[in-house]
Amino acid sequence: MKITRRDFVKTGAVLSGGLIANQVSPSKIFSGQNSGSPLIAVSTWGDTIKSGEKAYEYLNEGKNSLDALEAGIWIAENDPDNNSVGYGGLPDEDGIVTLDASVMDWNGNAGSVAALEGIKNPISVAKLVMQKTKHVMLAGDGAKKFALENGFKEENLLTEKSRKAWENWKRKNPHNPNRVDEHNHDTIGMLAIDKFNNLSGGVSTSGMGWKIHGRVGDSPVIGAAMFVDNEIGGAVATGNGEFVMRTVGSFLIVEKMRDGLTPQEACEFAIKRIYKKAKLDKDIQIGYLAINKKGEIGAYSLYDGFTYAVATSIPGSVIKSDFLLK
Ligand code: SD4
Repeated sequence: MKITRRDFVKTGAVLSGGLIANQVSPSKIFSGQNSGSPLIAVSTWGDTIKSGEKAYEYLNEGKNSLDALEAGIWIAENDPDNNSVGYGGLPDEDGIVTLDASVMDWNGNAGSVAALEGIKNPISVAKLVMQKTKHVMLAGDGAKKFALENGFKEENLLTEKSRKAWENWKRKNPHNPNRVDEHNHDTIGMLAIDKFNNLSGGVSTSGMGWKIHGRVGDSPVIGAAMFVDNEIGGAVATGNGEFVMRTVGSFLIVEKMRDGLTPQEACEFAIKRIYKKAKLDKDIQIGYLAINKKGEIGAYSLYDGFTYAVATSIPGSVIKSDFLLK
């Protein structure tokens, strides 16, 4: 089914599951709006639409895709009501909020931070790791030291709401600390294309709620939750990071697009790979979102319920992904 302009204008509404995203081609739908690049930001989970719209605003002002997605992701990171990202994220089993994030630009440069504490905008620290160091990933205390040395300020990221949720969990699970919250799903993964036709990707998350202190998820692992190749396209992941890491999902999707698959076909391939290889516990959700250089989008998840946001020249849309286990 082709997504029409009318569908796109339904700002904020979750569209019906019948809309299959592989046929979305904003470059064609909105042809003539710019120099031929499909100015676009797509992001995991529908409620990140405000992030997408902010990123689009930047793209429309002529800023590059990396700066655009950083600005967009800030909105999710700063939102105390988003309990999977930045400030307000659910803590680990010790009640500490630890954050993972990564970025990758059109030149194949990458930066990430893992298990970062006390810094509200890990996406910007990841960007700085990429731009200022010879490394790709900084973790834990070292990542925090680097952030503080570079002007970030330390803040308490545990909101009252998240602290109460943690206390409640602890009361209910006093002897089984290794019970993570598999349903803590609002991680933002964003892909953006700018007027220079350059693609960047970024992910930011507080990871699974109640994880073991020190656990690092897929989000800062380049190729797992995010991968970009400016010749081909990019992919981002959300959901249970352990399964995404074991199959290096985003890299797999980009490589399948390189082989000629559409973004939709590539996302389906990667989800089916997980299903085939992994011993999945019931209810484990994983979703992939991909875009190619033409601005064609693909999305697919294991279970029902995965949504994503698309921000282009007209007000953004929230679209429901197709899924495997019907
Ligand atoms: C993680 N992938 O840390 C993240 C969590 C997530 O939507 O994406 N939730 O495993």
